Amino acid sequence: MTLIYNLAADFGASSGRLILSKFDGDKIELEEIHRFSNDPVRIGSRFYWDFPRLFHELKNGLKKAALKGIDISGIGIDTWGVDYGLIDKNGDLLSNPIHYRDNRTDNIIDDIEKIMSFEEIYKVTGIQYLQLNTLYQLYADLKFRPDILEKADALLFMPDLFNFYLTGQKYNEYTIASTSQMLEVFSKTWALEMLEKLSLPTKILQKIIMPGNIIGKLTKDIQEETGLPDVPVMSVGSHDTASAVAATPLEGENCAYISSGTWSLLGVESKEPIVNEDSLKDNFTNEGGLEGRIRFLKNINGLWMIQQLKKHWQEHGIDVGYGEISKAAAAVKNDGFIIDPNDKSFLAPLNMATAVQQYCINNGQGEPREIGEIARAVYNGLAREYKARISNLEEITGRKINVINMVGGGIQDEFLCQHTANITGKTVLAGPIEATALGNILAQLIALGEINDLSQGREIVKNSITQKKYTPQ
Ligand code: ADP
Ligand code: LRH
Repeated sequence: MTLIYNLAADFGASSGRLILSKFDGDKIELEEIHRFSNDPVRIGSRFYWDFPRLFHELKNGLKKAALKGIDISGIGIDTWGVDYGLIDKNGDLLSNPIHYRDNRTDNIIDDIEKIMSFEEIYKVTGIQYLQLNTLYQLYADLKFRPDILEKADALLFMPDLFNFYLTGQKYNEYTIASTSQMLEVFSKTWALEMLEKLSLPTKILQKIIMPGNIIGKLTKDIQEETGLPDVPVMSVGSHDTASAVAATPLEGENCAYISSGTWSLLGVESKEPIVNEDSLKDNFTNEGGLEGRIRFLKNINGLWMIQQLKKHWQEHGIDVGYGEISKAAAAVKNDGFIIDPNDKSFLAPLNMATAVQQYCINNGQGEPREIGEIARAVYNGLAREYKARISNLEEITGRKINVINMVGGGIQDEFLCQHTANITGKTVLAGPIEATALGNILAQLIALGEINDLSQGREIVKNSITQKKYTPQ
């Protein structure tokens, strides 16, 4: 068979990367051709995406791909969920997109509750409460910068925004739109009635495009600048977690997944949305996946805490890497420190080490002082949270979970994988690391007719990687 080459651009919080894939009909090989840091910037009191810089890096990656001189069949873009850019009728970006860790949504739920209860919103959207959801961000725009919203002609989620400036085509891709809390969960269409009730503009919403279609071809300008020909940009699971779950080799209903990176996304795949009193009580979400599958999951604040600890220590002259932090945490004598990862104080603290120490002191545990102790408090908190949420999942779905498939960059942390197995008492199957890029590529290969469907895609993932098994000890 002829070899098929595709490009996946994945904008994660720990880094952005462009990955070139080679498909030979049986397996997919990945080659990372460009990696760059993704640094949001605080200006005044606002916390922004550095969109121009990231678009620059995207083009740098495309230039590197062009230099390879191979025939590229498609490009797919994914980013984290919920964030968006607003553009005017000329296609100009009205402001640098604001990052979801910005504090403008801090009390927005109270404003919204006066008009519609969370329960009502949940029944329509099936989406968990997180103050960072697009719905709350957009409401904050209405409250704090209505002038920008008035000028807006289109709301484009971050992958849509990259796609627009690559192709000139405006769409809202379904999986990323599903994170907004603005879609009706069952019909997969905009929740217009709810949005109108909240006085949010609906004319800025675009046509929804499902993963697995062609968005458009690279514009002439982009072709000239990058040296690539008129390659199609494809709609993929443009929410990074949708792509990660797509490439998770789940073996049936008794498997749960943890997509482990900046966040831990823990859940199961479901054919239908699950929206009932229990899912509401436990704040589980119904996000969209490939082939109309539902990602029934929960967001758990994840390795963001370890990223921020590493940054803090490095800024203070202690040059520790992820591997060393993980080993130090595994080796501590006092392993009793534990935090609640979902505590508000860990969402965007100025100093993560102090936030962890303060939490432990406030909760009568004393003060973790060494690197290993502080990190261990985080790992213990994560593993305890995984155990509790798996048990919620079992109750809500009636499934018995035997295996946890862990995927994403976080599985390079062997202590985290083993600790997860030990504390949950479940077998952990770790792999793939680059699940998001693989899922992005799978959607493209399905669209190109090279792979029949997601089940075949997951078989191909299994052929392409080695999974590591962690048994509870
Ligand atoms: P995202 O897509 O959210 O940017 P990734 O899936 O790339 O995140 O995962 C990044 C995380 O993986 C880091 O925050 C770090 O905790 C973990 N990690 C990466 N490399 C290693 C390593 N060598 N050892 C242990 N952990 C690692
Ligand atoms: C993970 C992720 C997660 C979202 C969060 C904002 O990268 O996309 O699924 O909820 O970022």
